[in-house]
Amino acid sequence: MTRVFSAMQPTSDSLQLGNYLGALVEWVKLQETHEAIYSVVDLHALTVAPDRDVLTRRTRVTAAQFLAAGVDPDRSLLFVQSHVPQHAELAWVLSTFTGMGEAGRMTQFKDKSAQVGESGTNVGLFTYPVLMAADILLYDTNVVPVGEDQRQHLELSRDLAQRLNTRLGEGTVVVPEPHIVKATAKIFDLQEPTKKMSKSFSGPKGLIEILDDPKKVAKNIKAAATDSDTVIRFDPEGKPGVSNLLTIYSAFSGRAIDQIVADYEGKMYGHLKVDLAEIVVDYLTPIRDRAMEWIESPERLDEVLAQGASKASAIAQVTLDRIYDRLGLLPPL
Ligand code: AQP
Repeated sequence: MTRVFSAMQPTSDSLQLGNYLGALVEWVKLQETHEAIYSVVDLHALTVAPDRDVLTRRTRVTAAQFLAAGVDPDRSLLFVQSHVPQHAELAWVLSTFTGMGEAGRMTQFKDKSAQVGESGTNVGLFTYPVLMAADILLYDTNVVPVGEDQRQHLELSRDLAQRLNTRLGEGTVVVPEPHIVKATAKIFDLQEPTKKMSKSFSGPKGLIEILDDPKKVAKNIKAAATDSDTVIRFDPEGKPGVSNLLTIYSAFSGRAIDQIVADYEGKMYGHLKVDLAEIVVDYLTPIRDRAMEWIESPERLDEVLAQGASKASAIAQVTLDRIYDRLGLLPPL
């Protein structure tokens, strides 16, 4: 059976709608047909220097949202990255295969380091995509469901996999394929609809958060930036705000964008926003309720994560042993 791996960082008290539509929805679907492994990548989150208690809380809250969205621990492995030390070990090896120039070309590093400024930028932010490649390659991953913003990092993972196979021999690692669903690959900030919606970088009014109060979700949708025109039409270049709302509407209602546009012919933006707010709130409410149940039972949650880590670690060690052997690292007695 082909294997799927994907992960998210615990960088916020709630996932945002882009995380859900761009990736998590696919995680849930793919576990039906693939061997699925999903992770809360807390080591990655260290790159933004979170407070101790905040990181611990967000790690559980992120896992709770995966489960609430439908990741089934009886089908999929779910674990916390720092519980499987092989991730950091393989990242070191991969860093010795990565050119400075190719790491420096990563646009997410450029964007994030520009946002935090030179004094806030750290080496971990720079080597982030190398750790991400380790996350993926450790599990002989065939398919990686992610949003558009991760495409370049995925390309680096593929390049590194091919490089390992060339230098250490075919079959050292599996070369992963991205799984990016075009329609929902990039959900935009509600206030700045030419920028992607982001846990850390969107302002409170630009976000739809999975765990947010329904009133705030509705308020943000109703206050979404549109344009001075009045026609409801899908035109991402010319009408990014309205097009983003139509994308979200289509994803949650299951109806084609053309049908939605036809239904709203002659109507105002306000009508579309009021209806969309209701659709999104109705959809998210049960997910939010289930996430709260997991958050209120941390022992149960930690047990799921412990079982996932133990199984993930066993798989990861086989890959790491193979790579260490082919590198010629002297095995311990
Ligand atoms: N706006 C988006 N539209 C579609 N997909 C998105 N993803 C993120 N934003 C959008 C996808 O969600 C997953 C989250 O991965 P991550 O937690 O490692 O961080 P990220 O990609 O950098 O996402 P954020 O929300 O912007 O987090 P922060 O603020 O921590 O950097 C990935 O599959 C991503 O593609």
